[in-house]
Amino acid sequence: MSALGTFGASERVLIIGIGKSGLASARVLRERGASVHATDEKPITQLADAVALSEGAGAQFVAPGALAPLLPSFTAAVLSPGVPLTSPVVRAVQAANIPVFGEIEVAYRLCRAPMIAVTGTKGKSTTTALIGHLLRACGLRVRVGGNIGNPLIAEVVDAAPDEWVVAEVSSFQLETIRSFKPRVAVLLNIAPDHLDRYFSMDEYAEAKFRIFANQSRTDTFVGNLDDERIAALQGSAAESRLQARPLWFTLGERREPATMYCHGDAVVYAPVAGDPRPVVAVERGDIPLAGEHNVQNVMAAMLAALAIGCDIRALREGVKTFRAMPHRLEPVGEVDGVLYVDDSKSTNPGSVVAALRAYDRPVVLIAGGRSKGTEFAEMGEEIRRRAKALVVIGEAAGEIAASAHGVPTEHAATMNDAVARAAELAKAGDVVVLSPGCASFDMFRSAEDRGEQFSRAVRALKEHADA
Ligand code: UMA
Ligand code: ADP
Repeated sequence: MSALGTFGASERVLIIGIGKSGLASARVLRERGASVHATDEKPITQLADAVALSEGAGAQFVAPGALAPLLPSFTAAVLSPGVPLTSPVVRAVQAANIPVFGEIEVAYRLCRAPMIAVTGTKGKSTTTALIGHLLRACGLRVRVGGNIGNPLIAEVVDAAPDEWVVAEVSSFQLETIRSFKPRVAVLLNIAPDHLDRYFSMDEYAEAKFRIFANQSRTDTFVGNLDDERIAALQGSAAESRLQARPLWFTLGERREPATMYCHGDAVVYAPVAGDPRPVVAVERGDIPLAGEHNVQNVMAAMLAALAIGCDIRALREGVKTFRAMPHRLEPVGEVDGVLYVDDSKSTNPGSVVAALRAYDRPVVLIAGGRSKGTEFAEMGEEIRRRAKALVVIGEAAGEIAASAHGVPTEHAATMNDAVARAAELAKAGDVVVLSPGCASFDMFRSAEDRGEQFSRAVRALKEHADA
């Protein structure tokens, strides 16, 4: 029997992209006895780093220009999510008839534990972490990984069959799955993002829909009924692309076919099996996260956990003890009666809208950075409706300022400058929110770096105020 596709000793694998995902793949496949080479399209000045990193992970580095003669010898290529299928290296590999697998696909093939997968434009990390937290609260053993930060392959390779894996999967990662078939697939929302990689919203949505493409009737799909593109997947199994049993949630009142919905101050669950009488899943006041969008994340997470048999009382208690993840509407300090909130992981316009709607006090918004090809018109309208002032930063500063025409706006060159200006614009009772709606790479190393610089500036402000 051929051992191809097992990523073991008989395989000769090319890893494409030497970042977190590629390095983890190299280490795991090396450990399994595969022969591993790695390549990267970094600028030539950074190649020394790439060589050292590859070798440290047990892979032999090959520069893209030197790949051609080696190509026929590879049995498989493992692609990092940041490398698009249109990259010259991937095209050359495909032209040589070498099968290309995403790291997620390889992780899935090597994993013996059942999987819950989460995707969506926004809320993935929060919902993934929350499902992990809820499953643990129910006494299950859980591994959490994927786009959330720790590569899935390293997290799951030694998972036991009686554990659960909760995987955050991005559209980039879903592009290169083949047999990936999660027991539960969660699809939170589809809003404009990554339009610098996809030609259209339809193409982006199709990448997300791959999360359920291989699911069958014994699997579960958790979907957001309030999202037009996702709700359009409804229909009988015969006519719909969804083969899995669907569990729908809505922020609205009860309506078919929602299994979880809101009623007054409660999130309500109408069980799909057993006693059908609706029960309160959780009181909205017990959800320790700001904003309606987080009510959606909680509903999705609870449904995923219910789908695998968790007890609703344990889930209710679990929700109460979850805390906002860093850089997601995370309160980082109060100075002179003004609350400062770090929402640096807001990297598309939709998450700025969600942040603005999360507060019923005047908001001074800090936004901007590197645009991902999205429009700012709707975000601008929400800024006009809800923000008392705006501080813009980064490459998209002008575009965002124009979209929010009429709102008092200042331009800042650094994060310290932005926080200082926001502090001047705010008065006691207001909230200053860093919710950029853009990527960070024009001014910062990462979204985390951007959030940390914000927190540091707030701390300095506080020390100055206390002095
Ligand atoms: N590279 C190329 N060619 C290219 C692009 C990149 O060779 O065309 C090389 C770069 O030179 C670099 C390497 O690929 O050396 C980087 O690989 P990568 O971009 O896949 O990044 P990793 O460090 O491997 O991190 C990836 C995810 N990154 C992306 O999807 C862009 C991380 O998600 C994820 O946490 C990590 O794997 C572990 O699973 C980050 C992300 O920004 C957080 N995700 C996007 C998002 O959330 O919006 C999808
Ligand atoms: P992701 O992993 O999909 O980027 P996160 O949970 O890390 O999502 O949150 C990233 C940003 O999106 C934060 O600013 C957060 O406040 C916002 N956000 C979280 N959940 C949602 C949601 N369901 N809809 C819109 N924005 C959201």
